[in-house]
Amino acid sequence: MTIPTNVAGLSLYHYQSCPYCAVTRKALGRLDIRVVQRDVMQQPKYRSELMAGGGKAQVPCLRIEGEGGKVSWMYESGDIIKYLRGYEKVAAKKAAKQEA
Ligand SMILES: N[C@@H](CCC(=O)N[C@@H](CS)C(=O)NCC(=O)O)C(=O)O
Repeated sequence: MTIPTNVAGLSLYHYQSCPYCAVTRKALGRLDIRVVQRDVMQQPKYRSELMAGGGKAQVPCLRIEGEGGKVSWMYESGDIIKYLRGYEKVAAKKAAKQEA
C-alpha cells in the first residue's frame, strides 16, 4: 500500500454531494495524491474565499498557490483532473522509492 503524496499549495474547494466534486476527489485517490480539501457547505468561510478569489461559487475549484505566492483558481472538474495528472509522476516516483 502506498501513502498518498501531499501536494503543497493546492486546495480543492468542494462539497460532498456535488457529483463533479466526487469525480475530482476520486481522481485524487486514483492518482495517489492528497491536497487540502475545503468543504464550502460545511464552512461558509470557504465559500466566501472561493467567491472572493475565484469570482464564482461553482465547485469544484482548485486553488493553486505557486512559488512566490502567486494564486490562481481553476474551475471545471475536467481541467482540474488534467492538471492533477501532472503530479502523478511525483507520486509514482515516491511509491517506487518506498518499494525499493
Ligand atoms: N462543468 C462544471 C460543473 C460544476 C457544477 O455544475 N457544479 C455545481 C455543483 S454540482 C455548482 O457549483 N453549482 C453552483 C454554481 O455554479 O454556482 C465541472 O465539471 O466542474
